[in-house]
This record gives sequence, C-alpha cells and structure tokens, in this order.
Amino acid sequence: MPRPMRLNKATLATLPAAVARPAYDLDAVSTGIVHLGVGAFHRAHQAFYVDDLLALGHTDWAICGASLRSPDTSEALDPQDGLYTLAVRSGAGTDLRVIGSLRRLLVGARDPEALIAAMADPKVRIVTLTVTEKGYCHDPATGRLDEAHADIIADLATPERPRSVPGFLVEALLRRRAAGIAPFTVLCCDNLPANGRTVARVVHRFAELVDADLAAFIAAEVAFPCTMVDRIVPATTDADRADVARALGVEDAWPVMAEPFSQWVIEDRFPAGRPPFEAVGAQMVEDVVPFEHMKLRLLNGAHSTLAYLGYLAGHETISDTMSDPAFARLVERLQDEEVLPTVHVPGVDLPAYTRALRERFSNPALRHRTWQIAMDGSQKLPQRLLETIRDRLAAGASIDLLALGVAGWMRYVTGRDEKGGAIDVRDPHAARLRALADDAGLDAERLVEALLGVREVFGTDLPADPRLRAALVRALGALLKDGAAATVAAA
Ligand code: CS2
Repeated sequence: MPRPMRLNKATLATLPAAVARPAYDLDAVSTGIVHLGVGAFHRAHQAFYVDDLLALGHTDWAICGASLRSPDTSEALDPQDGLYTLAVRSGAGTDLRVIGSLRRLLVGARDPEALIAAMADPKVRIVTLTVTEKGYCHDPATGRLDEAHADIIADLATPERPRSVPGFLVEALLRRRAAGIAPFTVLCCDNLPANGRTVARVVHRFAELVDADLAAFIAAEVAFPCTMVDRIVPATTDADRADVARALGVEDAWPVMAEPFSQWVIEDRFPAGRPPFEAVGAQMVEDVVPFEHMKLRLLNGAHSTLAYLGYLAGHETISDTMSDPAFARLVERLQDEEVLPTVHVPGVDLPAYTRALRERFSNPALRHRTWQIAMDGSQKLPQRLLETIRDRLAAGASIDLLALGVAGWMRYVTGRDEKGGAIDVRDPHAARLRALADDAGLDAERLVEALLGVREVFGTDLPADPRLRAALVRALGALLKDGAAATVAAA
C-alpha cells in the first residue's frame, strides 16, 4: 500500500479551501522566540497568536519549539516541516487551520547543546515556557526551588549539560552574558501562581547555587513578566487524528484540538523588545495577578473539582460531568458563593465571566477527560483551591464546597475507585500519597490527617486549622460512605 501523504509544505496547496493556512512565506520568517515544552497547549495557544503575528508581517518572531525530554513532538512534526492542524471545536462544528509559526523543533535530552545554542542566539529575545506545574522543580506550597529534586542535583553537578528548566535557562543566560548578548525575557505560560515571579525565584536560587555573580546579573537584567493563559485543549486522540486526516485529505501525525475561546493576558515588561501581542488579541497590562486569580480559582479550581468528583462518579469527560444537573449546580454554587467573593478584577464583568466558563465546560464537542485534569493534583491544588480556602478562612467565610473538591482529590489519590477498581493516579508524589492512604485505610479522619500532613501541598498553616479539618472530614466521610454522585447531589 502506498504510504498516505503527509501534511507538509509540499502538500499545503492540496488542502481543501475550507482549511485555513499560513498567510505568509514560511521560508521568509526568522526565529525570535524559543519555547520550552512544545505540547498541545502551546501549539493551540501561543503558537496560534504568533501565527497571526507572522501573517501581519512581524516576521522575525517565529518559534523554535523544544521538548525537554520526549522526542515525540519533534518526530511527529519534523516530517511535516513543523506544520500541524489546529481544530477548533464547538457545538456549531469544527474549524481547521494549519499553523506555521513553529519553524524548528528540538529535543533537550537528545541534544542539550543545540537547545542552549538556540536560546543563546542573539535574534532570540523571548523564551516562553509551558512545561506544566511540575516542570519548574519547585515546592508548590512555598514556591521555592526544590533543591533536593533529582534534576536540580544533576544540573548543579554539570550545569553545562542541563536537563531541568532552571538549568537550561541559567546556562543559556550565562552563555549570552559571556558573549555580550543582552538576555532574553522569560515568559512563563503555565498555570502557576504569580507565574513570572515564581519562575524568577526558582531561577535566581538555581543561579545563586551556580555562581553568585551570575545570580546578581539575572536579578538586575532579566525580566520575568507574569501571564494569564487560557484555552481548553484536551489531549489529541486517534479518533481526532482520523477526523483531521479525513478533512485534510493528508495525514497529520499530531493535530491539536481546542475550544473557540482563547485569552492571553501579559504583563508588559520586555526590555529586549517584543512583538505587538496586542495586535493579535492579547491584553497587555500592568498587573496580571488579579486576572490570574480569576482564572486559576474560577476556571481551574472548578475544573479540578469536576475532575476528581466527576471521575469518582464514573464520568469520562468534563462535558459529561456537566450534563449531570447536580454537578452543574455544584459548580455554579462553588463559583458564585465561595470563589467569586475572593476575586477582584477591575473592569471585568465577573458574573458574566463565570457564566461563560460554565458554558465552556459544557462544550459537547470537546472530549476533555476528567482523568487528564486529575493529573498532578499535588502541584495544582495549592493555587486552584487552597489559596481560595486561605482567603475564605481569613474572612471567616464558608468553605464547604471548596473542601468537597479537596476531599475529592483525597479520595482519588487512594488509587481505588468506588467499585474497587484501580485508578491510574499520575502525580510526582503518587507513590507517597498512595502509601499514606494505604496506611490510613478508608477512614475519613485518618485519611484527612495523613494527607493534610503533605507539607508541599498544604503548607504548615492549613493542617492547623480546625475548620478546614472538620470540613474535609465531613466531605470525605460522605464520599466514602455514599459515593461522589450522591454526595454531590446532597451538597
Ligand atoms: C486543566 C487546564 O488540565 C488541567 O488541569 O484545568 O489545562 C485547563 O484546561 C486550562 O488551564 C484552560 O486554560
């Protein structure tokens, strides 16, 4: 059988007219951004904005995308000249667009030197990052560098051959300084609290451990603006690949699926210069933190709550979970009663924002698995639910629904579902959480006691608060006794 044709520069012209494609000369653009963590989210978000920038004629901002470890993305996209399809899905149908802004792909683990050289290139002025919460090697409760992290220990031993994010950033900044090239701006696009500041803290500490002089240089010269990024991008499935191939008439080894909504709020601090992000729909602001609270608490906090409780109740996707009226009502009350009072963003209609979120969660065309969102809870809970709980406790306000979400996580990390089946818990601390849960058994008080003791998640203040403890024991007790569906219905 002849091999099916692949999406690439040569087959672009054969695509059906309905498929949008790069409106610029792919060979006439140059790289101004290196991106670390070239996964589906980056390709549906930042690379999509940059594709629009290139089309507007800002041709020196193409992206060199790197994966730190896995060669999968580069192996999928190299034979496609970096091209891939963005499929935007809603109840109204699917819009297809080929994105061309990723002009080069690298794999850090395969060739760290090539990645450092790309980051040290004088034409590169921004390094963007989406390496997920756990990629920063930090302690989620304190936001500090985890100096006991295996990758950090390794990178401090051989800084010229890094494998971690702080390792690559610091080595590339060092090379630039040595060559007299101004540093790049570091633009974190992950869902971390005060993401730019968190990355700055981690990088400064790492640099301090390498060389005090370099640390002082980074503190004085390198900008780490905060950003708020938002677009729901479920993992691509084989069925998605088949759909896209059918519509394109050629194969795309790794298209990405996204919802229509997209938002990017960026702190305007780019000493080395930047493209006009505002020309392609990003919002440039002085202070991102209020936007970030809004998004992390209202969107991601509700998402994680739906993911744990929905998974336990047997729902495969977020939209399936939302189609259960008890869950839809839970999200509404969680957002309106317990989260909204902690969020203040000048100029934003928050009730409208929350209503729109619930519609986005209900998008039937996106099969966003509860299991996918449930991953890495130890890294996500602090900024999504626990910070909100801290604010509520300080105000003497109710936290029952927030605690139900946290209790859902506690039930989930036991690794056993309500029918006794195994849950594939993905988390950097999965083994430790499982051991704590096994030891405690399915007893609400003991399980809450054991898991509240995980300091990287709960810090030292929350375990000491009797109101949180009582709410967690109540919620977890109900989950263990009645199951998630009945508990949510009764909430
Ligand atoms: C989700 C996010 O997987 C998750 O944890 O909550 O990826 C969410 O879809 C995005 O933050 C939306 O912008």
